[in-house]
Amino acid sequence: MKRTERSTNDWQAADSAHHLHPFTDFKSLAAKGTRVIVRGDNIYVWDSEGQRLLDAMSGLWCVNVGYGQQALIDAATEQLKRLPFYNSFFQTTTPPAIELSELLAEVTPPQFKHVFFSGSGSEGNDTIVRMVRRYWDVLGQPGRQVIISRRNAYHGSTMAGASLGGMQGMHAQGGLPIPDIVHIEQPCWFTHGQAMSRDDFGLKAAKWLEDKIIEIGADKVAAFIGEPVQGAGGVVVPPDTYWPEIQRICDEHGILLVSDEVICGFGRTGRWFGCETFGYRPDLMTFAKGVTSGYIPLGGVMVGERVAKVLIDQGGEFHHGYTYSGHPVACAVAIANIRLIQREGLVERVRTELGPYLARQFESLAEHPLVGEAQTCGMMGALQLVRNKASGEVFDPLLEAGMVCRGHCFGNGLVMRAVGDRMIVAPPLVMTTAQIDEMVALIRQCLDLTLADVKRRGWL
Ligand code: PXG
Repeated sequence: MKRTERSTNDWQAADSAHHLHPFTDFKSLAAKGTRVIVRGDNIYVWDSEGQRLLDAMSGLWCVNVGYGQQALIDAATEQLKRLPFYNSFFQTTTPPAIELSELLAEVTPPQFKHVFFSGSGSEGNDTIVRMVRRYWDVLGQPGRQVIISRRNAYHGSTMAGASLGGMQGMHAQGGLPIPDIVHIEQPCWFTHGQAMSRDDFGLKAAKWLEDKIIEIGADKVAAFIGEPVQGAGGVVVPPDTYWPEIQRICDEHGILLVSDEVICGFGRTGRWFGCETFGYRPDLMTFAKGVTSGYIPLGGVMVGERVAKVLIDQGGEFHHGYTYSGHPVACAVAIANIRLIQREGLVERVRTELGPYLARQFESLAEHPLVGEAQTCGMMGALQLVRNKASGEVFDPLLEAGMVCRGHCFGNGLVMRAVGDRMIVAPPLVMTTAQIDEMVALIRQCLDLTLADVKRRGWL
């Protein structure tokens, strides 16, 4: 049967018969039927029923330049014709992999001159684990094995990625975390810090790292890893005091600082990388998603000179790599994507125009009776739904109020993500302010519908 002739029911039947979706209760999805997205343009996608949705999640935090960018399509097409694949093992490589390495050294902070490519963010974080442990081995300190991460962090779904992440549900399946990965609490003021000012809480949350290092012994700690803003954990924007203090602690104890920039990289926070927005200087950075705006899979690790020098000068062979490390088509798309971001000045636009505009709009949403906290950082935003605005009391998590809201969003042409009861947006960086208005009007409408709905259900 030709693709265009299939009905939604037919797509759904074939999907539930053969396709196991990520992070999904297979049985309940099969009963409901999946939504089939068939087309995208600019900031909108269309489903198989012809409904248009404003994609306030940029696909999955990745389509930063929006859908349908001809420069990326042309770059892929030309590279597919010229050389669809060659590897970077065995003393070979390809021009796109070389040119992208050069370009990444140009757009990343000055300590980064080298890149190790992977196919995804999860694989990038596997590389991080191998690389930081190798670094300390080469330096003659093999006892430095422990990597400290945070609860509610998301670093991917491979064994190492899920271990680094702080998601209890993931750890419960498959005997995770792997050895020598430990977690401290996240810097979430709404959950852990409301008794004090944001700035004081930032210092307190950073101190949890220092306490953990002292508990384990600094001579056993290899690295600390964190997302500048926790994305999948609910767009948790840390207080301004947090990251500079984390930097000071890592410096003082000599441990490597790793910034997972898979979501925050390539302009989302209003600088090229989140670490620049929050004022710290990582030794390693993971990237993926926005490097190609999701048009094709690509990830990797930026390796700062501190680590690169040791691995290059003293490390010998690093026994690690992926078939698709430096995939020429993915690299060609990444080059076109980064050039487009530069040409259109998107990073600057997020910092000076779109980010501040979104922040103002979210301040107005904060007045809604269901919203207990509204936060933004660049082109990311979160609204914490609460049962009682005055006291900040949250809904019983079992009620899944966030999912009720998400249902109203989908029903009204808006893709918004629910993390528990935090409603989240991370829209494309090519939005106009008029499109931000359109998105915010939809959000307000969906909050109103959710309010009426939870009242009807007797949850208030
Ligand atoms: N690090 C971070 C910070 C991420 O957000 C990964 C690593 C893993 O990347 P890959 O390419 O292996 O997926 C991510 C991915 C969500 C959601 O529900 C977020 C991600 C992936 C899937 C769902 O918000 N982030």
